[in-house]
Amino acid sequence: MQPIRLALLGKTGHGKTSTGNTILRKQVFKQWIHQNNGTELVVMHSEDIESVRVKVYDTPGVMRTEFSEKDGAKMTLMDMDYLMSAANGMDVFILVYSWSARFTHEESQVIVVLERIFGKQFLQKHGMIVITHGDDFVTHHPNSTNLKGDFELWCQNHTRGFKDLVSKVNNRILLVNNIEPLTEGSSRMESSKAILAMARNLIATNGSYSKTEYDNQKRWCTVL
Ligand SMILES: Nc1nc2c(ncn2[C@@H]2O[C@H](COP(=O)(O)OP(=O)(O)O)[C@@H](O)[C@H]2O)c(=O)[nH]1
Ligand SMILES: [Mg+2]
Repeated sequence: MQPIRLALLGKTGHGKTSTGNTILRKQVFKQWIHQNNGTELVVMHSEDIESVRVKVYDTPGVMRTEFSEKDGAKMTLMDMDYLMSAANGMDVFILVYSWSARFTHEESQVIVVLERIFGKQFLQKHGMIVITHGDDFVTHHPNSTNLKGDFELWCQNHTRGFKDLVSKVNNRILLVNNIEPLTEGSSRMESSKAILAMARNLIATNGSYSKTEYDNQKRWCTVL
């Protein structure tokens, strides 16, 4: 079986690193101490899960706020370039957002920059969304008898930019919990299984984003 390569993308603080640990079912990624000095790097850890090697690439925050928009876009391009060289392509791009954060114009701009780097179709074909802080979502719906339905409602009541993104990834969106222990039956373990199942399905349907595709796209890429 081919290894599965998953990239975690999103702004700092939304839960990328924690999601990486959830996926691999181990606390392998260390949380960075954000010192605003731009020293974050792409980090990969892998584990064999259900007889398949799963490689997770944790990336620095896209469009880091310590840089200007222009420099942020350039830094993102450099990070993504490193990611694609290190991984030699990618199977699934996982966009990570925190449930509690608002999806602003800035977030939409991040998607624009990523589409310039990877091509207009990359999210349609290889993207999915993970919403972290599922535990807080549960706390905010104490009387819920249908959390799945409540989450769908939450998605529908979101801003236009967010809804566009959700339809772009063909409704591949999951609410996850990164906080519980990683023991069998926990909601964090269920999150891990759900992410991997969705990723495997997507790879089976649409294959991978190849390094060649990236190199061809890169020839035309201007981030700003
Ligand atoms: N309650 C809760 N906290 C979370 C969850 N996911 C991430 N966090 C917390 O959010 C903060 C930022 O997470 P981190 O993984 O470092 O985000 P990153 O900067 O995107 O890598 C940390 O304090 C995490 O413990 C979650 O699902 N539930
Ligand atoms: Mg992190």
